[in-house]
Amino acid sequence: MAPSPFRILYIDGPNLNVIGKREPRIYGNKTLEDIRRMVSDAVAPEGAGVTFFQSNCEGEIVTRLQEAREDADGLVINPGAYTHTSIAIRDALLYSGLPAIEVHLSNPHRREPFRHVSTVADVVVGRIAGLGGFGYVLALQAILHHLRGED
Ligand code: DHK
Repeated sequence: MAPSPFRILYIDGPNLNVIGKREPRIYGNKTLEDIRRMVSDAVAPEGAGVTFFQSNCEGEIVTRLQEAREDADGLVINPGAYTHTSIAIRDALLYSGLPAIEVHLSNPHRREPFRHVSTVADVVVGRIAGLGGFGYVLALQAILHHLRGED
């Protein structure tokens, strides 16, 4: 029997639904739909499956991470501003038991000091930041590489 394809879940936090219009100098001109299309195009030849979830609400992200324990093999997560504040998202990520790549469109370390902290940085496999939507495609490669044990 052929091995089942890896199920990758992308989670985006608050205000990522309005990128493209939101501070384009920082977050770029691509919409979240544009980026999802790039990821979907990249996943096709990989024989993996990808699903997407975005919420502006911390609790909804926590609930989706809890569910991911049952319906995903790996995560790509951009918690948005919750990156810098949310212990609940960190705890839910740990509960999921899943390997994750943390991704950011901008490079938070080139920005205000309050963005230099991440509550999930030490519980993810790796982090990609500052490369815009392309970072989301790189994150797909990174999580598949990890799941295939190619590290
Ligand atoms: C997205 C946000 O919404 C910010 O609050 C973070 C992150 C950075 C990003 O670059 O994708 O500070």
